[in-house]
Parts: sequence; C-alpha cells; structure tokens
Amino acid sequence: MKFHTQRSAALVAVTLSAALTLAACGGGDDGGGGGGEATGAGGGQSGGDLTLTMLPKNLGNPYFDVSTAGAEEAAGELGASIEQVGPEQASPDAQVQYINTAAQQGVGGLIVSANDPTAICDAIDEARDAGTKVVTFDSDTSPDCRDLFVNQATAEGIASKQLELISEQIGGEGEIAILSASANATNQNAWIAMMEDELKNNPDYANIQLVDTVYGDDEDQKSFDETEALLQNHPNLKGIVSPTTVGIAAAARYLQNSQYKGKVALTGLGTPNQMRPYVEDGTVTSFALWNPGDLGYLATYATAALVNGEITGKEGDTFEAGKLGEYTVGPDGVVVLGDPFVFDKDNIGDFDF
Ligand code: RAM
Repeated sequence: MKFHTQRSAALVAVTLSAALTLAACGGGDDGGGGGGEATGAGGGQSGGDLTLTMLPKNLGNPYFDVSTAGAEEAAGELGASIEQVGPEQASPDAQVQYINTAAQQGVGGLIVSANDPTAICDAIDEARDAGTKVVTFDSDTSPDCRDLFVNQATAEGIASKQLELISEQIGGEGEIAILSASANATNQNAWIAMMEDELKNNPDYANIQLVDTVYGDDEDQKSFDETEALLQNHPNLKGIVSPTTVGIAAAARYLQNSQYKGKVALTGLGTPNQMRPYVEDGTVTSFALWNPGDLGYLATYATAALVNGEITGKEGDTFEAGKLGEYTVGPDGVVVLGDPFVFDKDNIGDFDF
C-alpha cells in the first residue's frame, strides 16, 4: 500500500499522542516507506538495525519537541531506534559533545539542527569518518560538512512571507525591527539576509525601514527583555518580525501586557499552540510556520535512505518518505519539505502542535 502525499500545504492537526500511537503501530513492511527497505549497502549500519541520534539546537523548545515526535513516528515505521539528546542552551560548543558521543556509539545516522554553520564541522567530520551519516534539518551547516540538509521551506519563501505579513500589518510603512534567535544560527541568518535584501530591492517595501536586529538566543527571558529594550530604544517602532518560535512567543507575551498591544505589530515564525492566546486576544494578527513534525519525519526517512545506501545525497536522488510521499534531492544536497503556512484567527483552531 502506498501512503498519500501530504506536503505542508496540507498541514495536518495531529496531536502528539496520535503521532506516538502511529509510531507504535507503524510496521514499515508494506512497501509504502521505501526508506525502510534495507539494501545492505549502507555505511555504519545494516538494515533492520538502524540507530539514530536526534540533536536539536536546544532542549525545552516546543518546536523541537514536535520535530522529535515526528522523527519518532518515522523511526517507528522504519523499525529504527532513535534517541534525542541536546544542550540546554542553543550554542555550538554545547552541541559538540553530543556529536562526539554519537560517533563513539557508532550510530547509523545523526540528525542535527546546527547552532553555527562551521563551528560543529570538525566534530561532524569525525562522526562521518567513523561511518555515521549526518543530516542537518531546520538549520544547516556549510554544505560540505554534512550529507544532506532537510530544509523546511526555501529561505526566500520564508523571508518573503514574513515581510508580506509585517507590511500588511503596518500598512506598508514605518520602522520595523527583527528579534532573532542566536547570532550564529544558520537558518535565521539566511532569512534575515534575504529580508534585508528584499527590503532594499522590492519597491513595495520602499517605505519600511529596518532599524534594529537583536538576539534573544532562543531563550524565553532574554527574548522578552530584548523586546522591552527594542520598544524603549525605538519609540516610533511600528512592527517586530521574530523569525523564531521562542522569540515570537516571548515578544507576544511582552506586548500583551504593555501599552503597545494593538499598536505595535508582531509577526514571524511561531507554533500555533504557543501563539493561540495572542491571536485570540488580538495581540498578534498572523504569523507563519511549517509543520515541525513533518520536518522531523522527513529528516528521519532521508537519514534512513542514506544509511541504507538507497541514496548518496547527490542532486536528483529520490526516496520515499512514508506518508509524505516521494522527495528528490536538490542542488547542494538539500531536500525541501514544502511551503510556509500562515496562521490567523480563522484557522488557528484547526491546529494542535
Ligand atoms: C526556533 C528555532 C528553530 C527555528 C524556529 C522557527 O524554534 O530557532 O531553529 O526554525 O524557531
């Protein structure tokens, strides 16, 4: 039986418990998930014995809780074992020890959201030398240091969507600021560079000025404090873009109880469960994201396909990703999940993650 294709345009409201139930039931032996069919040609592992390590930027972030649940669902279907490890703080140094451990354990695949494009590459090199396939998801390293990157959407698409939303919300003119994650995060920095570029070159945004970019380090309290400082330092600020689920939730909480509620717009990337109260009470009009569960699920199928030798990560390679259907590796070893999705008052009730 073939699974149906459900790209992120069709974000599905699946509860975590449902995801875990699915993982428990998934047999992975019906031919639907090509990734589960071991060829025996793989690197550090043979089929049926696949061990995976999932290393997010940090633990305690609901976004990564959802992506790990998706990875566990896929691992269940593939008959693989998967362990999540990770630091408290989203720093590259803190990730290195977990990469070293994965290499020492000889896991088949390491799935990592990188806190820095290059700082973790020496550790990754060692892991790859030891036979571990390394797949980045969510936040990439430089392409030469990993086997594949599973990207949530194109960086251009993510950047454009956030500008479209903030421009709509401030009536196309005025000062805006960015509240980002950590200063070295590959994903946020790529999106910010593209937003800066588009602000300069797209005539639709000629009357919008980006006056500041600050970093909350994907820590709730720091993001909250940075929001307060932004509003104090820029009395004419009309809007904030926060391309991080931690940042946007902290900024919304600050705005909700401040004189700026309803006056300063806030958008960016958030999870519906964290943002629901702020959308319902009018602090936030709309924001975007993809389904992090699907992202973890796809990254796990991609890793299994590499470990099992079905793909090498070169452009044009194709593999089956269970319920998500078939994916093709693009240039620079990148697999794209789909398009970003916009959440607002009318649809937020349909989602539970
Ligand atoms: C935070 C993290 C993650 C990013 C999302 C949007 O959870 O920074 O890397 O993709 O926000």
